[in-house]
Amino acid sequence: MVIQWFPGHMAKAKREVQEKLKLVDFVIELVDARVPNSSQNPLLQQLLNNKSKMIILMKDDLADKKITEEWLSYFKSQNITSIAIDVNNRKDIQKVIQTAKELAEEKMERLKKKGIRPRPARAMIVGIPNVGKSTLINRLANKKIAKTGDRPGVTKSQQWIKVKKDFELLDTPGILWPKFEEEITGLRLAAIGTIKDQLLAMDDIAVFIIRFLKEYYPSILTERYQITDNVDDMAMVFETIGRRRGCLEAGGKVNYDKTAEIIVQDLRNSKLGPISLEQPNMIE
Ligand SMILES: Nc1nc2c(ncn2[C@@H]2O[C@H](COP(=O)(O)OP(=O)(O)OP(=O)(O)O)[C@@H](O)[C@H]2O)c(=O)[nH]1
Ligand SMILES: [Mg+2]
Repeated sequence: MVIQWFPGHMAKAKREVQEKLKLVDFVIELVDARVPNSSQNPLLQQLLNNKSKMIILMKDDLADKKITEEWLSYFKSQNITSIAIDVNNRKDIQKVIQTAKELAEEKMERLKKKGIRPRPARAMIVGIPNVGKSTLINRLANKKIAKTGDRPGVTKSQQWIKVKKDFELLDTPGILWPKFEEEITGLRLAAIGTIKDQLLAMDDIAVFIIRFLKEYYPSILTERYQITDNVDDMAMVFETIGRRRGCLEAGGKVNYDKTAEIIVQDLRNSKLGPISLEQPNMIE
């Protein structure tokens, strides 16, 4: 599901997340491993109000492992606990449980010092649309969790999932919008398919991808698209790709829109191999 964010949506989402946050001891923030900074929510840090958080870089199977390592070091340097996972890998799910368990234990230690009787620590998952929130909740619950309907005005009973004996997880995630004040952020999020295609022109996204590949993954341009020279001539690049992939109009002219679509779909369907579209040194 892709949500287009309007100010009203944002205010409502923020309120909902704020309400749920009151119930938990720590937060598990999901970001996309291919764009770990652009897929964070700009407000979450304020909303957290001193609660601890861990970041999970989701879809690591689609990201460039070397760059993921750089991100994990980057978050460590910011004193933020982070791990990278492929939600379909059992070992990675164990890693989530282990890391969350450590946060839960810290919290319980603090309660104990205050003389409060220990209880299971509680957590919630927060993240932007399509980042993998529901899938991770189902994996942690080890089953499909029934989705509770959204009934405004009715006090919803919160369901908690026991994750082993280690902690309890709220069964509904908090959805927050990504940051897209800056054009480049919007392009990254559009490239991976997080924000509505209509918000940005397909050819702008495709040009962004080609330029990015040229700079960071030139071998993909040669191997996948057989482009060896004139990489700066975008018209030539589109010509070559369009012709090879049969995006032709009557008369044999290359259809640029179709070509752009193919480039974007190749990236989204990971036909280009693991790629990261953002690196820590790109943060201003
Ligand atoms: N390759 C890969 N795909 C993943 C991973 N995690 C989630 N996905 C896929 O990402 C898509 C979105 O997953 P969801 O769990 O529906 O995401 P969500 O955050 O709940 O999305 P909304 O409910 O729309 O906010 C699905 O197609 C998942 O299969 C992962 O680690 N690797
Ligand atoms: Mg979901």
